[in-house]
Amino acid sequence: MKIDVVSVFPTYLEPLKLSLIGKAINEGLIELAIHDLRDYTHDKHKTVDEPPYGGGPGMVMKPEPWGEAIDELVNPETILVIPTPSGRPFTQELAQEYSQTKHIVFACGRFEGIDSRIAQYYSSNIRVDEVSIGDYVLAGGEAAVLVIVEAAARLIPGVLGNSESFIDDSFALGEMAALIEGPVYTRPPVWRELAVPEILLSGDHEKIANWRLAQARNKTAEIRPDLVD
Ligand code: JDN
Repeated sequence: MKIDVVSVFPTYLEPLKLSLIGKAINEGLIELAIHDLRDYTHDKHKTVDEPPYGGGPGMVMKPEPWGEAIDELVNPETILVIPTPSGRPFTQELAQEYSQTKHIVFACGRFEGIDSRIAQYYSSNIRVDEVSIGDYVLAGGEAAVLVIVEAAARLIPGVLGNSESFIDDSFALGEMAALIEGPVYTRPPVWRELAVPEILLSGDHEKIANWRLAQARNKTAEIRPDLVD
């Protein structure tokens, strides 16, 4: 999978070179390129923003630098992902889809966002996803890209080791579908007078599986009633 990210803060994306994704890059499972939007400007001040037409607060990102950057990066099979609070919700299902995508270009907006003609223009030739990672407002798309890439990358076969396998994940599609995980414990068996639930030490794997499912159901009903049938 190839990932291109365009941003006015390219160093914001450096954490993608660490840990799990860094290893996947080193192993050739992911190819990552980070681009500075200002490299696609031509004026002395490398201008990327202007006041909004129609008035209002803040600044809007000019379409021309974005057009030059995206023209250079996309091909007909690319998905162009634009993080924005007004986008479709980013879900585990979309992460799964991105994990099977050959090429994604992420366009990180700042200020009040990117001139809407960018999404409009590219939509007539390639898939454009305007995506929101949650109902809150960030200062720009960069932190959302870190979230989206991490969620998708760990689903690429070979990226996770056996010790960090994802079949039981909260939100995973499959056995534990749409349930959030219950509590987890490790040694020691008693810590500051708090004991690990005895059933987890019993060695009875069927009972343990049933207990975990009940815990997951109870916790989901309590804190995410929207996920319960
Ligand atoms: O997903 B976000 O909250 C988000 C906020 C901004 C953005 C992109 C994404 N660009 C400017 C603000």
